Amino acid sequence: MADTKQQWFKDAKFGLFIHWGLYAILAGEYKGQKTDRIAEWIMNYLNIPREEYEKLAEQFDPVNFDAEDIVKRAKAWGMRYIVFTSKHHEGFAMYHSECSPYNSVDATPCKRDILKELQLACEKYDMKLGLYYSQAQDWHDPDGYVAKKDNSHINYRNYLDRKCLPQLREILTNYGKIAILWFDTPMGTTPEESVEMVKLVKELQPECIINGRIGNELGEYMTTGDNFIPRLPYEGDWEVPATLNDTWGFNKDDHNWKTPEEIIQLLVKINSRGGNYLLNIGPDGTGKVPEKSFEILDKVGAYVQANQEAIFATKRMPYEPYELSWGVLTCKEHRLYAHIFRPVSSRIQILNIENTFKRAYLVETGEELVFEPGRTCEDDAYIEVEIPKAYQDKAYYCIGMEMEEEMPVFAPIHA
Ligand code: JFZ
Repeated sequence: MADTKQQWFKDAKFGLFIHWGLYAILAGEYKGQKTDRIAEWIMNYLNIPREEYEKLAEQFDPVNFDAEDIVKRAKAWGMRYIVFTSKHHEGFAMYHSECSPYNSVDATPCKRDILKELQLACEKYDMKLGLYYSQAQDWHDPDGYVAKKDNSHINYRNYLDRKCLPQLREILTNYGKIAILWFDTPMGTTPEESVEMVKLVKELQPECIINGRIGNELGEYMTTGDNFIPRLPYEGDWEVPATLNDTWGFNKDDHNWKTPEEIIQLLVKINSRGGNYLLNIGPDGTGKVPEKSFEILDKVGAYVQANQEAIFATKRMPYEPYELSWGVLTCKEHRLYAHIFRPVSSRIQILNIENTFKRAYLVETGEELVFEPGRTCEDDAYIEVEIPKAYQDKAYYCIGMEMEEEMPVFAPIHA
């Protein structure tokens, strides 16, 4: 069973993914051709030659990138950790790398160590920092893997020794405490090669968590497919990486934004199943985060901050029903939480629950609510909680229920 052995991760529930690299300058279009795929893959999908693509570094001057503003906002949204793309498949390091001049200091006019700026902001505002690192795909290095292309000629051992392992050592040595090493697309990495990377991470920062995409079953938690919520919970620790629209890297033409309500429901559904939600923003070529991202996340953050106890440090629901007609259940020791996503006129009823309840209350205000335990004529136990008048036409609020027993006890649903 996947186990990070880090209580902070188990309790975190909500994190910020940041995808930012040279691809953001192209913003989904190259020489008049638009990509309809995830924009950070534009070099691959549009077959842009390495010699052309690398020239983008000469344009990298992110005058609008403000690490402190992003970290402060992430705190306000209730996020407990940030994962930043230190080097994505394009091969460009967003930090001052000694082993590859293809980086944000040596190859650009701005000479900025973006990762250092983010590290200092995270330390200033007490935010955990994780790093995404593409350990196999590298479309700039002749010995890096390139998805969907012939890789029979590459010498991955060379790539490991010349770039991958030295860069892992750099980012785990020069940028403070790293909470997660977020590997991605292991391609043909062998078990021995994955073990080498794991050993290096643990040698340099023993408490640094390794995600599921290191490959060869060596991750310390399950990373689901992008935007994928399992119908039933995984055992142990797991995380859903997800986008606000349909791309990780900035695409100027992608306006397919999810609503705040959709995001809140996804967050609570994932938490109800015991997982973390790692939600992405993609700054543009100037380092500016799309205003729409902020607009959505500010509304999501308002719900999260108002209902913190019903989200953070919650446990996996013992089993269905997590989702009921009016919303979703989360739980922790001695607490059951009903997240109301559709207006309820008079009362909510939770069936088949055998617990003894001590009180019911509005999580946001602490207002005590009238509740009544009972049994149906089929002798199924239930609890009913009355909805106060002021809330009977509302949605997106949460009811807390304190129980005598440690966790919710649901009777098996009748066959
Ligand atoms: C990978 C990257 O290729 C992509 O650019 C982005 O960084 C994303 C977070 O991760 O894409 C994947 C990798 C694995 C799966 C899906 C998308 N998967 O296992 O389903």
